Amino acid sequence: MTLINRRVQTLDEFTIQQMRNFPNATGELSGLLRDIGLAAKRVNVEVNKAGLVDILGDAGAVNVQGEEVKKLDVYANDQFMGVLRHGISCAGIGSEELDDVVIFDDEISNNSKYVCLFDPLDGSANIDVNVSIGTIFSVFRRVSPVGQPATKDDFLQAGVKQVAAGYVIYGSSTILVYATRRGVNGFTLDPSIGEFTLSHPDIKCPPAGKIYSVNHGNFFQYEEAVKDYITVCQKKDKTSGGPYTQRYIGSMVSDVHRNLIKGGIFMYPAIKDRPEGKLRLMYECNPCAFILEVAGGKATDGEQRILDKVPTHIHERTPFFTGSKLMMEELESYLNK
Ligand code: AHM
Ligand code: MG
Repeated sequence: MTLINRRVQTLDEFTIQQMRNFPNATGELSGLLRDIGLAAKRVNVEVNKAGLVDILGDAGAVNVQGEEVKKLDVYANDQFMGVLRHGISCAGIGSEELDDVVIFDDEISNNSKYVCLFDPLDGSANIDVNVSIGTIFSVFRRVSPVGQPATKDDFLQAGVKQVAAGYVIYGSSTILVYATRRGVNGFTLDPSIGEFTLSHPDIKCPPAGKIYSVNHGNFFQYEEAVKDYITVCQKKDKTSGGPYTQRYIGSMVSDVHRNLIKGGIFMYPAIKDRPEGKLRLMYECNPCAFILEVAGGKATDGEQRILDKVPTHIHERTPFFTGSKLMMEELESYLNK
């Protein structure tokens, strides 16, 4: 008989233990993270079946169970929205898949403290080719009075106001990483017991690394300062902390995760045709910036700290640079010239 190893700490146990540090805590944030973990497990099952799409049926078709087959990003969106709507901790959501915020106007949700923004499946262009993709989420405490429906203002807060932020990567293993102001922790899904278990306690981003991540195909569309910095990355040798390696998966969440663990810098700069960049502030950049900063790294749009940006709409885009502290400082020395 195999006994469960009690040195294993599950996501639920961890968040409840953390809550005990705050005598006035209501447990709502733990509940919210548990709900996110639950949705992630469901999405994980479907992501693992992605290659079977021809067998299970194309998006829009009806499968053998008589259910409509959904695109995975739509499926992921429905799972996260459903679990948060029916939980007791979330008053409303914003999602990359939805045009506008959704306020859960019912008695329980109106009494919930938090709102949540998410990108249900980041890197969705990689789904069909078995490359890691992920879910990114951001949690704010409401500014509107509890007891009433949430409002747009609850969402449109600067990233520095995030209470928690995290991501799930559906990769060679499935990992959920989340940060509060107290620290960043990673939980790997143990499929044998169906639980996220603490695998990466108190993650710190190495102050320097040897990886830079950027879409080189856009090189000639970047501003001069960015080109200069990328060129410096390419010229690094032993005497200047190199050589550097270029790594770009094309799923930001996976690129950022690798750089968080190994040290490195991720860049999605403005390009000529897209001066505002590609990535979305509220559910891609803010959560990653929060995690990186809590872990000791930095994040900017090239001019200001990402977490200080006050959004005007939930789908706002921004240039994005994040990573190890010393690498970010070297980049900034070029951007500020
Ligand atoms: P998505 O949310 O539609 O998946 O788009 C975001 C993704 C990021 O994960 C990734 O870093 C970027 O788009 C890649 O874009 P590009 O192919 O232009 O380099
Ligand atoms: Mg995305």
